[in-house]
Amino acid sequence: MMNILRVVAVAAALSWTGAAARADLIAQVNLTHAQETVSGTPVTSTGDDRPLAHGVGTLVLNAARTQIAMTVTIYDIDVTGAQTADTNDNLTAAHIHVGAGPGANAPVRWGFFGSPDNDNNPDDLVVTPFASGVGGTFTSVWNLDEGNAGTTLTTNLPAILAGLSYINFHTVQFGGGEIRGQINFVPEPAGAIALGTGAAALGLIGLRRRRAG
Ligand SMILES: [Ca+2]
Ligand SMILES: [Ca+2]
Ligand SMILES: [Ca+2]
Repeated sequence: MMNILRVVAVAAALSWTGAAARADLIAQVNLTHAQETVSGTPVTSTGDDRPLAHGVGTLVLNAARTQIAMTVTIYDIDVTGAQTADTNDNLTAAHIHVGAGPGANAPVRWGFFGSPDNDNNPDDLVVTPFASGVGGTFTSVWNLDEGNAGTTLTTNLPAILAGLSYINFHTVQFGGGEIRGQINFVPEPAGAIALGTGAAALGLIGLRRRRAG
């Protein structure tokens, strides 16, 4: 039991050291049609209404600032071209754009589906279409030396950390983007810190008991 508590104490101490140094940053992204600057509502090629697409994602910028790992799930966009019969909802491209806040457009700085393809050093993209229903999950990594138009993750980071980047998915109907989510990195959730505090308290109790014994 004491050995376990000592391990906890050491782990807590290491955790605090890490908290004081540079840590991972996380961005929870909500992708909506409303955030796009395009006009018009989603319709089929014959003009019938179709569902309002959306998406949710998590991006993690590592402590060394050498990569952004991404997982995004989108709903009601046809990621295979065969999930619905109509073509308007077919996915054509997906990118991270850098250089603009909400309501404004910026150039592609990391394309990971369709063109341009900047997820290439290495290519990490895994697309998992829904087994039933319309949409799917995209996972990938923006690596240090990847970037569009001669840029890299490093050269894009200042604008990304300033909240001036967004991820979007383009379709046949919306060549300019059907859904978009602004990317705002923040420190890892408070829950992780609370857990660290708890572990530290447990560790102190352990040390106190050890001294008493
Ligand atoms: Ca379709
Ligand atoms: Ca990559
Ligand atoms: Ca690729």
